[in-house]
Amino acid sequence: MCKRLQPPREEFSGRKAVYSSQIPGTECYCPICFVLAGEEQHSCSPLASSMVDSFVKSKLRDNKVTLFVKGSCPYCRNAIALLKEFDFLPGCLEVVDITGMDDVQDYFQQTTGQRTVPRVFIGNTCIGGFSDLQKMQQELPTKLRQIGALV
Ligand SMILES: N[C@@H](CCC(=O)N[C@@H](CS)C(=O)NCC(=O)O)C(=O)O
Repeated sequence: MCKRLQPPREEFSGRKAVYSSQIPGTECYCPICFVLAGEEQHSCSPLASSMVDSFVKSKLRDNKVTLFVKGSCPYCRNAIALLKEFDFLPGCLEVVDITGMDDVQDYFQQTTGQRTVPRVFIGNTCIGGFSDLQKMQQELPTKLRQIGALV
């Protein structure tokens, strides 16, 4: 996702895809409804919550580890560093930047009990945040091999 084109919070809530800092020709999409930045109106306004659900689920897969992060978050950097110690198969580790996407964090509050980042998913299951990942460090190699995420 192009962080430069992340809309300010108010604009994002209103689903206005107008970006003051837009650079002509740069492709950047709303991560929820995938409208191209620069289009007048997002299509996700009435469907926001189901679109958030689809967005999150589209990132999850049985044999994959998915981290939802924010660029400024030290816990996220630690979680990425911890996981990068493993030899993942191509496409089996994904870091999704949700900076500025409050509705995705609200969704995580409802579905995982917490809205903090990182939100770490092993397969389709949220195991929590960085501290939870750290706690399961011993069992992690077996777990990652079990789901088929490692080389
Ligand atoms: N115990 C959590 C702490 C995570 C945390 O506090 N993350 C901060 C960002 S560094 C956060 O999500 N704050 C709320 C927010 O950004 O909305 C973990 O280990 O993952």
